[in-house]
Amino acid sequence: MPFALPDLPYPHDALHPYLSKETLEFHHDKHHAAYVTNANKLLAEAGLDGKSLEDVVKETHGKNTGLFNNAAQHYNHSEYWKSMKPNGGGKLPGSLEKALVDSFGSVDKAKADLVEAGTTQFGSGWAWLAVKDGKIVVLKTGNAENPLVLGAKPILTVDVWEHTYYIDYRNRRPDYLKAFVDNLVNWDYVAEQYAAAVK
Ligand code: MN3
Repeated sequence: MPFALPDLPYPHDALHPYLSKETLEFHHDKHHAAYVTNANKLLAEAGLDGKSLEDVVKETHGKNTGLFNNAAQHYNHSEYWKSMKPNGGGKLPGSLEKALVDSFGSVDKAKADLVEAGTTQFGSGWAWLAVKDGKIVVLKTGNAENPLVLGAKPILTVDVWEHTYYIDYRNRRPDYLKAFVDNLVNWDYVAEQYAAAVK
């Protein structure tokens, strides 16, 4: 069963004014779609057809760079779309708030660390909240790398490749990240992912 491009969980114009329709059209319909097309081509060649996306990502890391890059980018983008929603940000579910306070001291510190990680990721990559050894940690990864290959379970991700923010923010990556944590994050989804990760 080849991989399929998931629909966005909201219309292309639903994240305005924080991310434009034009950005989501390019980012989802062109960039993400290309990763899926390329991953499927390489998946068949590698004989890994039928494996889950997470297994393909883990099994190809360090072994099949082309397939890893495209499969991981498919995974990362799929999680990124779900990490956001229209009218996002705001109040966190109590269970997640408690877990963030346990791990970071406060929700504000967790948000600040995430923004810092995204801002300081040199070049293309991703910033994450992930569960490792029962705690929530902030991670940053280059290019297509993700927490699955670092022994951690991702619960939120933000894309910091330039194609994500250049149309709307030009070079102002920190402004994009601030808008992400304050106005775009789907904390209900993050709470679900957290619950699944610690189960
Ligand atoms: Mn991207």
